[in-house]
Amino acid sequence: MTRPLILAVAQSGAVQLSDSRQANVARLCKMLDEAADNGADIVVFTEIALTTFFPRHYAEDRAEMDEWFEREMPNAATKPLFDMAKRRGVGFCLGYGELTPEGQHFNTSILVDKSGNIVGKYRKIHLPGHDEFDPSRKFQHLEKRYFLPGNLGFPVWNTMGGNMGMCICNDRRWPETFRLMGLQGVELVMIGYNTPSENSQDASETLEQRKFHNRLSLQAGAYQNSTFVAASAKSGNEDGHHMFAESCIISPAGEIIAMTKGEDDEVIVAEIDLDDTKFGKSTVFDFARHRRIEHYGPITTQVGPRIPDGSDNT
Ligand code: ING
Repeated sequence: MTRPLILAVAQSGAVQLSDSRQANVARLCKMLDEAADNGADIVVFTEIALTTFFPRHYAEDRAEMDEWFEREMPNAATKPLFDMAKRRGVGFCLGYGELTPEGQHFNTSILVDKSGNIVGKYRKIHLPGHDEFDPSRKFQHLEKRYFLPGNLGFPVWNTMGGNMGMCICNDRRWPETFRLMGLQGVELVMIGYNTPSENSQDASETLEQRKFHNRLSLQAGAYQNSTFVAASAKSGNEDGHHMFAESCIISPAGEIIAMTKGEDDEVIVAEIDLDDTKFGKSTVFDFARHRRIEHYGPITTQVGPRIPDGSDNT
């Protein structure tokens, strides 16, 4: 038995502060059309796909940043994307800033099925950066200022022929993210990322090191949970701030099977078989047979490290 799926990743090139949502959604529609022309079942868009990466900009009054958030989804700006996806019979994953009716702000991703229904929502749990202006940094990364930590856990949905999950950007650096979805049998993890090419606190870190850490995080997550991973970058130069690309599709064996070549809007497509996740899940990563949870307690009871003081060198 096989479960073929044609998977597309739609990488977004730079979105400038001055770009309108309408113009940006038109770019996303163009990529969805291209993916659909290539037979795609699902298209993975990036994190904060509708606007520039606004957490790099400081505002004393946080309410000033509400203009970068969506109060409902779909809405007037995104309706063309939902309509086109439904017309083309394509599902998609989309990242954006969510402002709830209760006034809460999240870095959110939704999963939309081929009928245009929102079947899943994820809110970014691991928020990097800081919450106050930090003059010591070369540039700001204020996700802790503008977003609350996600409150929906790491759900997995059985939809569009498989077990699908989502996470967002910094989440991919934390193995707990993938493992919690692995414990729900995830077969495809869809991720968007907006990752600066420089380290705002360490000028010595090279672009190649940062790209390596991206690939390492994605490939490890895929391999250690025997799942496909599809990761979509926002890349290029946004108002003088560069973010790297390397959007990619990764196999359950942890191998990169497709990667973008440039830093602009670019679609990559791979024909995959979700049944290729089964071998790893039934052998080396047969969680039920191999995991020893009686030893894992500190992972959920301890936040930071407890360093041994050397007195107990038995
Ligand atoms: N961006 C970056 C990311 O996790 C970062 C922030 C970069 C953190 C490099 C640590 C190291 O890819 C977002 N939006 O999370």
